Amino acid sequence: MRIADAQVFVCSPGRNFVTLKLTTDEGLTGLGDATLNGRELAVASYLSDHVCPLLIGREAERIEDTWQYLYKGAYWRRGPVTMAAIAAVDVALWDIKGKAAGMPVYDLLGGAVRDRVLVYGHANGRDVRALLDAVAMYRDQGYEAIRVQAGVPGLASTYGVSADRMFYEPADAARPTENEWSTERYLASTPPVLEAVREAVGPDVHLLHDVHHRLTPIEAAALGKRLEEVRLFWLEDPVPAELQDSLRIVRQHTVTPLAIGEVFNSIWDCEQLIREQLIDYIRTSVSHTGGISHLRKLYALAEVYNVRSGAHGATDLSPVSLAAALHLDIATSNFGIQEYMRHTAETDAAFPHEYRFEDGHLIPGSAPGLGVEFDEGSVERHPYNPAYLPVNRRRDGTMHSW
Ligand code: CS2
Ligand code: MG
Repeated sequence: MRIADAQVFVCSPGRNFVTLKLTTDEGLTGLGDATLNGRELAVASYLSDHVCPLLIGREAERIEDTWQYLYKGAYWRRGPVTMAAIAAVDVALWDIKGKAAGMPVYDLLGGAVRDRVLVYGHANGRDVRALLDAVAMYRDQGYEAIRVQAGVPGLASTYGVSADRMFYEPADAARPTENEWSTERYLASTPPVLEAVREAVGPDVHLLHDVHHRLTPIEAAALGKRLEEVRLFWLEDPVPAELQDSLRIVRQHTVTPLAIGEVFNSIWDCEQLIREQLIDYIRTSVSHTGGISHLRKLYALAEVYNVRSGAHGATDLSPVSLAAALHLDIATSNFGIQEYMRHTAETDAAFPHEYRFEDGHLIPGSAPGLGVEFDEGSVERHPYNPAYLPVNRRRDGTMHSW
């Protein structure tokens, strides 16, 4: 069976998505997600100008060989654009292989090792009262794990805290909006807020918190130590991790579990973090990390070192990406948790899918392949709409991480 056609679709049903569709000479189709928030057209061009022409005529069954061909063949290795493009091809080929075999992708990956996938939702509030309301809403919907983010008093807006209660979309303007930042205010206001949430929900709900790479190692160490009594499920992206050694400093000072990795795109970005057991959860995603083929190798390395998975699952990863994550999650023994930010109804309508939410968990469904379709009419109905992630400045004007 050979690849006969490769098409790239850019559309914006609620937000921007780049979708790859491969069609074989036997008429089977496979989908891959190539969305890179704020840099969508770069991946679309990488695929249509440089990858799609090379795919025509290749054997669709040879997933690993195609991965190696695109990774090694490019000469220029890694990077978010390259790895998102390779991921889209890889995931589409797994989708095709599943359909050809009449099996869900998780069966091709060794079969399910659990019945359902624990997910966490996102509760935000400008202040503690609004946050507690949002947490109660998630509890009412059956969530057992909730990420909690609050505004910082005295700052007009904070990345990660949206006005919308159910849908969270940080890419909000054709020119990045600017947030204001104060580490001192954040460090002073956050512990009491998280303590209040723990007090309100009791001991059984998993609570998570995302720092969005905004602290230095020693500041993050102090926060982790201060939060130990809150018993977080994890503290996410406490520091920017271009320097993996940074996590040693955080780790030496606190037993608060650490999660990192949504901006990584290969095993080489986190192998030290994993080998030295500096983190508890690795958060790379299928669609930003070279697809199912690369991410399962990364998870296998993590398993050896007692690190669990906690895949990125923000709304900028399309339902194709979420489905691929769920198939991998359910077949991975060192799975930890899956992020689940709900897509809008418009996004869900553009990508009809088998997976479903039930009692705080997602279930991938047993349709052959990934169980996701794409409505190509979305391209005309919802044209690309340039949108960027905000930037963050300290109060003296210096650029800071989000
Ligand atoms: C966040 C994301 O999901 C998360 O943990 O950090 O919202 C992230 O900011 C976006 O995916 C960026 O596109
Ligand atoms: Mg995050």
